[in-house]
Amino acid sequence: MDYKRILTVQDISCVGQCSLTVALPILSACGIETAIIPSAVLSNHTAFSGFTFRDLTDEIPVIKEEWLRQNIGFSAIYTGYLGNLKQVEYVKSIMSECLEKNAVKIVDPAMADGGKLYTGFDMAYANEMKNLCKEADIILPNITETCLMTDTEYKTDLSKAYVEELISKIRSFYNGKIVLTGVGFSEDKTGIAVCDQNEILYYEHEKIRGGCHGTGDVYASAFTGALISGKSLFDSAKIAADFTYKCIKETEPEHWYGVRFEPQIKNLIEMIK
Ligand code: PXL
Repeated sequence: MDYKRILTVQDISCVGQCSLTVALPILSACGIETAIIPSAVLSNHTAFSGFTFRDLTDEIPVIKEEWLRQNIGFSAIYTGYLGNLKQVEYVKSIMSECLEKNAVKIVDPAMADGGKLYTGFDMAYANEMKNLCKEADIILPNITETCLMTDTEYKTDLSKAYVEELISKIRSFYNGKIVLTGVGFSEDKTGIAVCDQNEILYYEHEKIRGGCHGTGDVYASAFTGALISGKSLFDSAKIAADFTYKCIKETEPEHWYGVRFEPQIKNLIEMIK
């Protein structure tokens, strides 16, 4: 049977177009049954001037045990922003206990951007994320996250030699597929570097303006939706890049806190047909 049920584990930021409020609509639009574990509930994401945070770490093993009792399993897992080290450990146990044979494991090590860790994270968390990546089939780090996981100096002026160095450093701890995001070789370009085995394929497109919050979550969700819908690794990475580009184009600069992906959902559905 080709029916896929995916599990995504991320926080709910009630306002802010990131994590579950992005992943759930995008994966559903791709026609995929999506189960969730909310890892925390925040009033809004952490780039706002303040936020409330209700940690749900202790719920994760409780939910897992109930699923095991009922024999509920998943054909794919996609993880994004997780709140703390313990959650990363719990996600690893879900990967080993709740997934069907040959389930695809997609990890977006969402923890940093623009050369900096997000508020609340430290290097111990970055190291634990690196360990979670080791368990994955596909990882989707941006340049900052890659630098943190490989102890490399963060640069904004990218060259192919630098990107190849980053990918070869990832290869020292991880053998799966890599979709490196935010890879552009001139000021007005951004894109992706996709590495299945050794070969690196690039896809560049126009960069609309400097960083839009939540872009990584829109990208990872669209990528996952396309991949689980049966597209190849490179096509999924390209569809997600085109979709994210269109979404950012929809987003007025004043809408600083997120990406307006909603008006573009119909185009994503067309792209994955
Ligand atoms: O993946 C972005 C993200 C998700 N969730 C929360 C965040 C952020 C980025 O800052 O704060 C709570």
